[in-house]
Amino acid sequence: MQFKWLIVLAVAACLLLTVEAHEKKRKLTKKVKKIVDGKEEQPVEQLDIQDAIDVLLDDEVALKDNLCAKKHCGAGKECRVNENGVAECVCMDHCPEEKDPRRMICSNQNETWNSDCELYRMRCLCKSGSAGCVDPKYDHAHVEYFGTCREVPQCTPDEMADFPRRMRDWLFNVMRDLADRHDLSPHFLKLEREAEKDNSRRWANAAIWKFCDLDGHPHDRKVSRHELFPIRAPLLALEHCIQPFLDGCDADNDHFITLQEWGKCLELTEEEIEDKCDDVRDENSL
Ligand SMILES: [Ca+2]
Ligand SMILES: [Ca+2]
Repeated sequence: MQFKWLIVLAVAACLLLTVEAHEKKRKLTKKVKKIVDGKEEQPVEQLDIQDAIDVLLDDEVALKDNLCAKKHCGAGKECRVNENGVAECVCMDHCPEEKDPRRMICSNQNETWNSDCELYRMRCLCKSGSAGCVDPKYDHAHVEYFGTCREVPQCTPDEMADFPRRMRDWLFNVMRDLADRHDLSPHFLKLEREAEKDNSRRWANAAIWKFCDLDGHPHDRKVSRHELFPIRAPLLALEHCIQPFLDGCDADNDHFITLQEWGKCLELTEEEIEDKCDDVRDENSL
């Protein structure tokens, strides 16, 4: 009889232990599970790991963005971070689709392109020896002027004789227009105000402003053919004398236009032309 009770007690103890173990297991499972939106259950540990991965991925994207944010790529190129974690400029995969005909350009090879991006992308592909290069001649392609290619009429001697005056007027009008739109730096604005008050300073100040404006990269007190681009490209299709005029400005034919050469070809005297570009830069960098 005593033995029978012992067996009953042993079975009861076993049952108790089993229930306790089951309860422990249930509690443990509850601890590591989380109800999302009241429906789906996902282990807590899994969520934490995924969150950590997301944070790391976000950081990596931010780091790549940051690396590329500091990198300036030329026309037709874009920045990408390579497998070594170095930001580099590569040829663009695609240029934005251009439907606006005003974005069309004429190249120095007298070909019309949908946009300057398309032309510079092709130049990049050819320079890097990529399979996308359709003709090696595009190695040296650049924008000649904005708009579709057209027949540029010859500049007659009479038109050429009148061109410096037209150019001076045009430069002053552009400077005045920028002043009205508050798009001039304080120093350039001072030149513009002086020109408004004193007619004799009108042309010289406009010429000095444009020279300093063009002499940007590098700022070496001379304007290269490349630096002339912002004045040549928009005007070439409209003013057929601009190219011979600019060619004539480089009197000593060294491929650079100095301030003195610029003043002379705009028919200004040496006394009128004063180098004020450093003043402009000092004030702009304040
Ligand atoms: Ca320069
Ligand atoms: Ca020169």
